Amino acid sequence: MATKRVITLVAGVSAWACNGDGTQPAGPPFDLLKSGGDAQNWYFNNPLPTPLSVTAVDVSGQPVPGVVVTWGVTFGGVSPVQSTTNANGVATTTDSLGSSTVQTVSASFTGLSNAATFTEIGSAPSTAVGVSVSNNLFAPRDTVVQSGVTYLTAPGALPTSSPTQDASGPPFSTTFTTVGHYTYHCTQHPTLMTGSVTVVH
Ligand SMILES: [Cu+2]
Repeated sequence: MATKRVITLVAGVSAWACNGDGTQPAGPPFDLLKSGGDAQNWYFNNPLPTPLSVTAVDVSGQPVPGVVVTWGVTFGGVSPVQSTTNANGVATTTDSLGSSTVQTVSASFTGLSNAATFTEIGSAPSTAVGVSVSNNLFAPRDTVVQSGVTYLTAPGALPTSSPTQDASGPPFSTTFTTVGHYTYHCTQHPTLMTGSVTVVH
């Protein structure tokens, strides 16, 4: 009989805790859950490709809008330093890595006891990248290179920044000076034989 009473009590608590269907307003913020951008590998002194985001939830797990989240870093920087959770309870920031290998970013709000912590890994970008052609594919297909560094491709590549190469020509080299993402393709296989260069600081 005692066992049966305990089960009834647990079921009651569970029904109360599942009050996350949006029909009831959320209670005060209770916790921050990481919802994007953790554990990225990127390059020193560059913004991470994926923004960091957290979801503020109340004690029943329902998202809480309007919570001011403060972001803290040990290396590099975040922009903005504070952001407010939206209608879905989500706040974001962009983290730029410093020059340390392991970097952490914390997210918290006033009254939160345990901040959410993101861990990101930084490394130095390649200072030279070469691409070869094998079986009608560029290898490697996608590359990352530091700006101001020479980038060399095999014959047939057609970088969008300098469309002067054909398949019979000599290897093509260029120096990217502007940070960004560049794609190129083979003039004979323009849809299947493609490559990209991501240029970082
Ligand atoms: Cu080709």
